[in-house]
Amino acid sequence: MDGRDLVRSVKAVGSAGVAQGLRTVRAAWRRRRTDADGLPPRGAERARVPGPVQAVEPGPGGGVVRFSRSELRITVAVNGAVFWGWDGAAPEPSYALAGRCPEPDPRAVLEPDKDGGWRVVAERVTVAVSRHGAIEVLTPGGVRLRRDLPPRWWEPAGGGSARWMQRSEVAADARFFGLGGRASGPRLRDGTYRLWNTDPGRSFGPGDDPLYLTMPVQVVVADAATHLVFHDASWDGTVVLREGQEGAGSGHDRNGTSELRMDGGPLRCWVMVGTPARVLLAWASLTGAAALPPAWALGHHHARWGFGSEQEVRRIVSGYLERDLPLDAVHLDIDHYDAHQVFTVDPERFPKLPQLAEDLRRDGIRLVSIVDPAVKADPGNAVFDSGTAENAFVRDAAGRLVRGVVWAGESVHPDFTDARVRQWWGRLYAERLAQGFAGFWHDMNEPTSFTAFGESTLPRSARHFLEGRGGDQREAHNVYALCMARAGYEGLRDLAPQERPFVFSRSGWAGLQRYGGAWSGDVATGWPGLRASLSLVMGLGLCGVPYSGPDVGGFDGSPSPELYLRWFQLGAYLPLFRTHSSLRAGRREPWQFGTDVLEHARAALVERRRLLPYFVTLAHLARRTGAPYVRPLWWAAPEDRALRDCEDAFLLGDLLLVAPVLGPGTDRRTVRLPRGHWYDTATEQVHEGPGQVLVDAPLARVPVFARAGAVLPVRGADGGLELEVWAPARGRTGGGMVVRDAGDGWDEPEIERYVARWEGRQVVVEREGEDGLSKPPHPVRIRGLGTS
Ligand code: NBV
Repeated sequence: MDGRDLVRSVKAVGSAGVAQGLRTVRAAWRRRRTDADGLPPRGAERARVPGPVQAVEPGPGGGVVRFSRSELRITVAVNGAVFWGWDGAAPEPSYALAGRCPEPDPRAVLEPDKDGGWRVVAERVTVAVSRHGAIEVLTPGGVRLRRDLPPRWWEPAGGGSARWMQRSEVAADARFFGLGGRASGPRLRDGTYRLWNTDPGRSFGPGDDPLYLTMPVQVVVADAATHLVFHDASWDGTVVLREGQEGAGSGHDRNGTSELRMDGGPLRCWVMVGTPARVLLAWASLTGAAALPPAWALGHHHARWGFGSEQEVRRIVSGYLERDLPLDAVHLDIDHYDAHQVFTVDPERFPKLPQLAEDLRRDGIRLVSIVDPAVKADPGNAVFDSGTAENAFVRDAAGRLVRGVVWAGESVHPDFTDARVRQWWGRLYAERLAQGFAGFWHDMNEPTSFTAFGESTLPRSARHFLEGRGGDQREAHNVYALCMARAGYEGLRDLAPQERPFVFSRSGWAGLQRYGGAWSGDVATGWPGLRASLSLVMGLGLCGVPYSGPDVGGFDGSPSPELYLRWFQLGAYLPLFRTHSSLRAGRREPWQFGTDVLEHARAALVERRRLLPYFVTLAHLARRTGAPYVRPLWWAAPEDRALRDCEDAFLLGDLLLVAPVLGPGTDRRTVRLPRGHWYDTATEQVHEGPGQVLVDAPLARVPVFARAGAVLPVRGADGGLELEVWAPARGRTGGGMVVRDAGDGWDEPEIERYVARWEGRQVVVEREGEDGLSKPPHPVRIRGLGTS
């Protein structure tokens, strides 16, 4: 937080602002002092490289290669993922892995390679280790995907965790994606990206980095194959990326490079190779299946910081109902807490919250609560008292509570890296459930603690339990929100075992999807913010977090009617579709922007509701396969280089392609189509990809294309399931899958598979079953017949 942000935050807390301002100044000094006392000075360092190879020891799935100054363990796991760790680093313990490390693949063997090196040959990948410790990842055909130079460590002479650096080369044609939620992607161009979850302290745009949710996951797409590399270390780090360049006939190719520097932690990584779908499947099998949102969470959400009272919430909800606008959830922000303290309710402004929740539920609308981790350090505050009794809060090296400053004033933070503390915290959600809340929105969990200058988070020396290993904020910081999500998710599973928990979080790390989704945080209102919000959703999806979305309309200020509408239209096709804004920002109800916007926003809402069965299907597919709902255009054609550079459109599942409008004054736009036949869903005109088309994008809608042959599950006018079928190209067949939720609990869903084919001049749709093909049990509507 800089001076300007401080002034803003001071204003935000109103009359108590001056006192809060002083607190943040004190907090900044305290933070410095704590670190000066609690962290050993770095002092002199010794540099180290692995040195020459000396011996090898084959083992299951690979083995250990010993160098004169380090040793390298390589294992290929049964899911095809490759692990390697230097200095004896093993896959466990890890915050990213879901449960135990997968078994080694017994068929992968370590064998001598040329020039005194060694290699592990597995079914889908070969890993070659040079005699000085460079590691190459090759396709089964022998094409090099990645070359990691021998790493370099800097060890403090007085002991302690070593800093390290890993430089890697990728193909000249490769493109980088991922690294968590980045505002300037999804394609990560040349630049420095920091790995340190950060609340920027103000609304962000494409130039801001890092943001709330970073992770050391890179997805690299090249002609030869796609690969995902994950460095399993949670310390502060930076990645410097430089895309390669092809020599274009005469000159030489220049490789792409990635240079990762970390302030500590193990040097170990996982690599997965294959098609994008295969890579994400392997990543999900390693880090865990995505939590399945309840169906209502795939509808429309309306939030606002500063509803201020129950009456105002009812007024907004009536606004939706009277205008017959679909609404599925309302989110209450910190202004409904009593004096900003989490797990309390302001008794004056929200006197009958359970009643409100019940009334809304009757109209099919759920209440979602914000949950901040900070607890006001005030004896008499029940959450503080019970946390104190549990010894739940983060302490410094001298054993004193680490006091930060958040909304409620001087506050302490639970140490979520301790299972005991997670359990205590999880039980606190009972109060929220009793108030009638059905979902949970985790905020301020980078963790953010205001300071007047320097970083707005806890001191680096703050101690953490780290599951018994012990350590400090330098290691715990990036996994703090992940552990908070786990606490909330597991607590809710215990408290309401019959329902699937709905949790989404601002911050997180690799594996967050096991507990819930994410949202983009305080995206700045403006066209660049709109673009950034799509970048975040795509980047997170490629890192294994499939459910996320932005604040529609942007967090601050007042969007123009056009910007609001375009954001709304984009949001309608993203997994989390939520309007939200700041206390000081203009309103975001669809009827605030004139009658035209209202009608077009209505169309977007109605279309979202119509597509609900498809979203439910995509949620189940994300859980089962790791494939995100929102996918880059290159998903099924990574070899198409033009698609790799295309960032203004996306695939929604396999069947739809959405081309949002991301700039002002547009009523037509170009869209790059992957190979295949695509129908413009508004005109039913068919276009053939690969290639670029120019289509209408009037204010009333954004261009959406359906793949020829698509069997799309939609909600019919009577609320029942219908199949919308887009005629296959002549001579071709099509199909689709429908996964039907059995309520919002844990019952296994029903999976239906359909095929579509031409029979003479007709398109026939049939259901595939164990006993062969049968007539679909749902109404079928064929589209695109006139133009195919
Ligand atoms: O709780 C208030 C806001 C919330 O509305 C927003 O969505 C979060 O990203 N919160 C941040 C804290 C303060 C932001 C200035």
